[in-house]
Order: sequence, then C-alpha cells, then structure tokens
Amino acid sequence: MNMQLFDTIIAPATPPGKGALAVIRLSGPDTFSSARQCITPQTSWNNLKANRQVLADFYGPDQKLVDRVMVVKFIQPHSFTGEDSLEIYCHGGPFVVQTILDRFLDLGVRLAMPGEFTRRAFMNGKIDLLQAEAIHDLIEAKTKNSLQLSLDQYQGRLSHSLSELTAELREYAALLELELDFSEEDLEFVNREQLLQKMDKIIAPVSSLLDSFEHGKLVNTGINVAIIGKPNVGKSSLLNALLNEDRALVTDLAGTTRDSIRESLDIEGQLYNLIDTAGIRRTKDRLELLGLKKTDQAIDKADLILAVFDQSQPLDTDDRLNLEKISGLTKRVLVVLNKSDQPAQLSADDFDFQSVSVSATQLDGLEDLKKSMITAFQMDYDQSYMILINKPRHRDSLKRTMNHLNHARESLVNQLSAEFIAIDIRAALDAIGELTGHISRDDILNDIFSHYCIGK
Ligand SMILES: Nc1nc2c(ncn2[C@@H]2O[C@H](COP(=O)(O)OP(=O)(O)OP(=O)(O)O)[C@@H](O)[C@H]2O)c(=O)[nH]1
Ligand SMILES: [Mg+2]
Repeated sequence: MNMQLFDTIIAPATPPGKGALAVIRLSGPDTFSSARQCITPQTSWNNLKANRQVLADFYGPDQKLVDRVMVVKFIQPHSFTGEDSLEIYCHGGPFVVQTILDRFLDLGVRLAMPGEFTRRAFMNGKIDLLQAEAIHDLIEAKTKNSLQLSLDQYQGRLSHSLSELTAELREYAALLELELDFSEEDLEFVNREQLLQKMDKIIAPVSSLLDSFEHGKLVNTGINVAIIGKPNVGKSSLLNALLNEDRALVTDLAGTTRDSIRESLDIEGQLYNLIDTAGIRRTKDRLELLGLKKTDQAIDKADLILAVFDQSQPLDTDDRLNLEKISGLTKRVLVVLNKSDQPAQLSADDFDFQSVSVSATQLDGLEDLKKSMITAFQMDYDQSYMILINKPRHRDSLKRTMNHLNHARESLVNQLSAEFIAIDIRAALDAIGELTGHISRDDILNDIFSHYCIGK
C-alpha cells in the first residue's frame, strides 16, 4: 500500500469537554511540515527525537502563543497508523483544542473521519481487521472479562490461530493446483489419505471457533437476564438488591412496575443486563397489558430468566401462569424463592427448576443467587481459556469457511479430481481472508469503521 495515497488528517483523541489535558493526533505525509509552522519544540525540530515527549510552544497565525504543550513525533512506519504522526498534549479546554485544530485546518490538514486512524493502521498493514475491531471493543469494554477478550484479540490470538490454519491449507491448495498442471501425466502430489486427515484436523478448530460465538457474544455484550413473576413477588426489590441501589419503584400495590427497567451489573467480571418487568397475571387493564407485551419482549431477548415466586404464599393461578410460561421456554431458567424472611409455604421441591432462596428486602441469599447466575453459563473466563469469536461478521465468515471445507472433504471422500478439491479450499481461504481483512471489501470496512468515533 502506497502511503502517499493518503492525505494528512487531524482529530482530538480525547472526548470533547473540559479536562486537565487533551490529546490531538495528526497522521499523514504533511504532519511535520505543517507542525513546523505552528509548533516550536524546546529542542529544535532538527534535534527532536522520535517517540520522545518534548515540551513545545504552540503559536497561532499571528505568532501569538496559544498554549504550552507536549509533543511526540512518530516517524513512519513506526507509528500506530504506519505514517508520520504527531501527538499533541495540550491543556484540556474546548477552546484550546478548537484553536489548535483550526490552525492545522488552515494549514491544509483535514479533519479525520470516524475510525480513520485505525483504518489507516489497517490499510498500512500495522494491524489486521480482527485487531482493528478489538481496539473498538477494548474501549467499549465494561468488565474484566470483556476487556480480556478484546485484549486477546488485539494481541492477535485469533489472527494467529487462523493464520496457522490457512498456512497449511494454502500449501495443499498449491499442490493440488500443481497436479492440474501435470494432469496429462496423471501425477498425484498430494496423498489423499493424508489430506483427508489434515482436513479433519483443520475442520475441528474452525468448528469450535464457530461454537464459541454464543459465549463470546455474551462476554462482549453481557448476559440478558429477565426478572419475571406475578405482581408483588418482589421482582423490583430483587433488582434493587442485586444492584445495591434504589433503582426501581417498590410498593405493596400489585402492578407497580409497568415499563421494563434495564440496568447493568458486573458479577465477577461478567456483565449482566438485568431487566425488571411488569408482573405477569391475567388482566384487562390497558396499561398493564402494554407492560405485559414488554415483558414478553424481555423474555424473548433474555439469555437467562429469573422466575421469582413469593415463598410465603402457596402457588396461585397467577403463579401457575408464570410456571406455564417458563416451562415452554428453551432458555436457562433460575427460580428465585423470595421473601425467605417470612414463614415458608413453598420449597425447592415444588419446582422442576433449579432454585435459590432469597430475601430481597433483608439482602439474604444474594451471593448464592449470583453464584447460580455465574454457573448457569460457566463464565469463568480463566478456566475456560480459549479463543472466542464475538461478532456476527466472524460467525458468517467462519460458517462459509466451514461449508467450503466440508465440501472439499466430500470431494476428497468421493475421489473427485484435484480441481474440485482445490476450488473449495481456495474458497475457504478467501472466507478466512475476509475475516482477517487480508481480502478487504470496502462495504465491510465502511461498516466496521463507521462505528468508531472521530479520533480513533
Ligand atoms: N417480607 C418481604 N417483603 C418483600 C421482600 N421483597 C419484596 N417485598 C415486598 O413485596 C412488595 C412488592 O415488592 P415489589 O418489589 O414492588 O414487587 P414486584 O414483583 O416488583 O411487583 P410489581 O412491580 O407490582 O409486579 C413490597 O411491599 C416489598 O417491600 C422480601 O424479601 N421480604
Ligand atoms: Mg415491580
């Protein structure tokens, strides 16, 4: 990739608003020539060493001092983008930042588009597409586990394992294609039995990567948990107890919660998106019916259902309605027997589901509940330390890879000619290439980078 294809861009790398410091980033061929016109480093420009932070004065067009800043110069290809780059650490006032930006815009530098720095890093081969996506995830990470997952991907764990798989495949494709060149002589460069064994060895990890999507997605975006049950069993009290704050309204009136309430909770590094719902019962109340519709949507979206019952009361028809609802689901369900501070009329034996006894108001049994929520997904990331994919894009590419690999395998088993096997192996390689970005399509790139903020 010819770097001169790119012009010079600028953007603040820190969020807008007031702060102690702000960082402004420039990248492109005219970085230093434009910076020379407004920045005077304490060491002269000629003595300015790369990758070192140096104090400097920033001047406006009238040669008046705008700010005293720190600068770091990066010389291509030894920078994030792979181009000549400069980072300016100025004082974090919006006016200071805008004045510095305006000065560079006047000097012919262009304001960067969302994700343009990362896109250049990708285009210049500094990172692959999976790593570019990981930078975005890393910044968005809300818990220890999602941070770990994005760091793994940023460090290239997934890319590395894919490149190992493709190296072998590439070799076989080349040998098979060589056979085609010698088809007159009827030569076989690839032992079919060995290739079949190799294919199986490659299909297995691709398939387990595909299987890791559900897990990876949950680590990345959190486990959706719907708290359901008939009115007044203490769903909102349970939400508040888990969050340790008075988030939802609690009253002794049945039908208090109408709208679904969503809050995030970090349990031992895993993100849970808790949704408190309107109590499920037979009703004709229009507002309540609207609430029930939302409850159904929350159940649809949930990965885990906390079905709450008031254990101080025997099961009634509304409880049975809830039981019917959860029995028809193919999702993970935990029964929560609330109000354990009252004499019990229900026990775990009354349910076909795993259950936990709690008191939402006395904050009793919550640790047991959290433990059950964790084990429901066996989310201990350190123990199940494996490579995960976490985006539909990854899954789609790997599905295509899998289809082509299976097809190639079938051709092998049916002793079809090298041509057929090679075509499918090449197609599998292309699908992996799209995943890592070695084969890049503008529409995919635009989709990925447009979600980034300016300056990233
Ligand atoms: N004794 C006791 N009372 C509780 C407990 N949890 C909730 N309550 C009471 O039960 C009543 C209903 O609590 P909510 O949390 O509003 O119940 P809900 O399930 O959200 O009710 P709706 O929003 O109407 O569907 C309130 O008076 C709470 O104080 C508990 O563990 N023990
Ligand atoms: Mg409620």
